[in-house]
Amino acid sequence: MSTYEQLVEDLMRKGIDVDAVKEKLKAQHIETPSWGYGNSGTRFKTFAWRGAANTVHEKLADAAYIHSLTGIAPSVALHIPWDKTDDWPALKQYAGEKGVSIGAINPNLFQEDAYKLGSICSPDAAAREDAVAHMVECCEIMEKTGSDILSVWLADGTNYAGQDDIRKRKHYLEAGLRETYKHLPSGSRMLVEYKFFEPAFYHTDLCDWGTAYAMCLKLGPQAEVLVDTGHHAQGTNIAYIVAFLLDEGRLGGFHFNARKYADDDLIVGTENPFELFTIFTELVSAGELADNVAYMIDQSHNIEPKLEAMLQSVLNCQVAYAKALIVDYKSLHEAQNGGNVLGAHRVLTDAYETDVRPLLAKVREEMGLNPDPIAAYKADDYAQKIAEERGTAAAGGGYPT
Ligand code: RM4
Ligand code: MN
Ligand code: MN
Repeated sequence: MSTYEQLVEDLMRKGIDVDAVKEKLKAQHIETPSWGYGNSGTRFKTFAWRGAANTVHEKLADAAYIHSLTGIAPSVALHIPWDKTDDWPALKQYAGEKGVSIGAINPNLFQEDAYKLGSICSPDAAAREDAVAHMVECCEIMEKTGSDILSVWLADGTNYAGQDDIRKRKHYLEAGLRETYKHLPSGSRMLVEYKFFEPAFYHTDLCDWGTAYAMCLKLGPQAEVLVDTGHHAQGTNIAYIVAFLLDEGRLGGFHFNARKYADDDLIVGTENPFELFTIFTELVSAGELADNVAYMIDQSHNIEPKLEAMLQSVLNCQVAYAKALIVDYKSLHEAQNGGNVLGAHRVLTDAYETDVRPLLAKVREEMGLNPDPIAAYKADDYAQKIAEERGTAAAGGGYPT
């Protein structure tokens, strides 16, 4: 008996519908970020990678390559102005020809001189106007590219007690988001991301899920919370936040990455595979409540080969999802209802400890893919080819030399 057949037998004994699990795995959708394909990294040294994408076209081509290996990464998030072009319809067409679509549009509200004291929360009216105008421009880009997500993250906050009026900034925050909300294309969503610190350290205007959720409630049904797995204090239970927001119908999406200390932007599922699994179990057990959740990677690889890092990231999400899909939820609920504390926990760990690799290999085979995407990547000459074509571009860093 093959390892796959053995696994199917074990799962069926637990009452798991393996065909349904396979269908779900084939329909998984992990969006990759354009900024993960270029040279990006820390505020210290950004190490250049030979072959890293320099243009938005190269980023889309690389994303399409990752999709061709995994079959589950069919869209790409863009950051504006990093990925700005004069001809959006042509870019949309180029993406389509490569086999990917344009996903979330991320306004950049932290890199202009005007944003020194914040963007939409700045005490400077001109900065606030610029920030809203930029987000409205991003809504127009959504129209042109067919994107249905405006993904908002602010660097706004203060560094010193008394630096600014916190409640006044809260009013500016609401006003700026409300103005932007009016320009969202119909059928699209604004995802509101939070982060508890950095670049501001005394207070952050959108610091946690409660703040983001409160803003979304004020804005309306097209506004939902985005959970970036790197943006929480040590020990925060992210699966709980996910469950709460799902149940309230306000979980819009994820930015996946792993963290050891803060917003480390490391490869999702490396530091925290069990945490990632528990997040996915909440999503799976919420059923239809999770239907519109957008799954996006938000990582900046500094010392890792870019493509291999992105590939590993997508695969780690696939493993976590597969393990969440094979949880015996019936037994879990029975154990929970019976107050069986450790029995319930063991139902989860039983799925977590299951080797899902034969299942994933089978799913990939059925999708017409190589069952081992890392081996396919290594055997392929794509990385070599782009290294030769693109060479090594200068990579910056935050400090002057
Ligand atoms: C932030 C946040 C945003 C990302 C920026 C570049 O920490 O995670 O999602 O757009 O970094
Ligand atoms: Mn993020
Ligand atoms: Mn981040």
